[in-house]
Amino acid sequence: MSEREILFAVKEGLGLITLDRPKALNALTHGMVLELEKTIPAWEKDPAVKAVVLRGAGDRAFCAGGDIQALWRESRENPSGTLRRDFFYDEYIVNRRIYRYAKPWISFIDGIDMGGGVGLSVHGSHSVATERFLFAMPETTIGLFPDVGGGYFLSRLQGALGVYLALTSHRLRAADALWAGIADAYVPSARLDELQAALGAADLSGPDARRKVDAVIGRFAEDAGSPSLPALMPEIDRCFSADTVGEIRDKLNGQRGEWAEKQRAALAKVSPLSMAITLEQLRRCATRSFEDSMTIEYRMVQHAMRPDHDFFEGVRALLIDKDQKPKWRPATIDGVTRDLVEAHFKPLANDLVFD
Ligand code: QUE
Repeated sequence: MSEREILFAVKEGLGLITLDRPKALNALTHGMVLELEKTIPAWEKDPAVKAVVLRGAGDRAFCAGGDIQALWRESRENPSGTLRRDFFYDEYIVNRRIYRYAKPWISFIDGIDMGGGVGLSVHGSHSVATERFLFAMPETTIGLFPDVGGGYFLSRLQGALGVYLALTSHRLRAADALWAGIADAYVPSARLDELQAALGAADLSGPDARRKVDAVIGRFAEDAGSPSLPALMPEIDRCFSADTVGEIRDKLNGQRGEWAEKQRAALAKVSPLSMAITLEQLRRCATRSFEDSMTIEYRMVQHAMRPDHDFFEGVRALLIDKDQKPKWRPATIDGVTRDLVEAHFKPLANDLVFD
């Protein structure tokens, strides 16, 4: 790596990781993923490490996602490059390692946590949210789908909440994330260093390490305020429980009021193909293991790396040219065929496999 992008340290029994690309909102590069996969398996076996604490540098983001611009650049400048194959492969391996991690994995989420950042936090044992916490799975906005284990965790949220978050990119603050089970405690940003010191001073040994971490965090936890989701859940369940995206659109069209109007506007902006594959992803992953869900997502993402896929058009329109006017293909929900959706779920010659 030409610049340092991620920092590792062991202090007072804690494995400390800092995502360190603050100008890029700590977006995850392939180099950072490879560094994680080098260090965190070693910490899992190292008796000097009792828990991992993951933070983002700067005062804006925990991690805004993956380094999508690098993927776009490669597809335009080096069509035979391997980043589009290897970045997701290695990222999903890390997501699964965190899901299965034998020690407490504690994320201090003091800012934006979206896409690839969620994959580093939500599968761990503990997520601490501050007043700057801002969560979303916004991938349908750029012609992708909520990967990094989104199929697994979103499909396990209550009612149709996961489908709603996945299709609309709706953002959550700490109070709603706590209510949904996406975060575990609210601690003000100003007290995070003190919390980290308390974790370092605590006995976190043995099979009940998880409960011991709960107890330490509990000493710092404050009221996050009242969540907005409970009042919205009846409408979310009514409109977003459906077998097809067309049905969801029709239900929203049949619903009066400001909330339904906002959701119609949100869905009108995102990729119709992304919505269709996302609905199928959540349906399939709802009954699969974490590992099988990641294999499904890897098949999907490799299909999305074809140069003419909505993904590259979405990245162009939102992150490169910034004209905010992606030309989606197909252009409408009704134009998305069953065959096009199914093509994203076909086994690959080089499928994602776990050891
Ligand atoms: C939707 C997304 C992403 C996004 C914007 C969207 C995403 C992502 C980034 C991003 C942010 C900052 C960076 C960067 C990428 O933006 O997944 O390289 O510096 O990673 O509307 O899904």
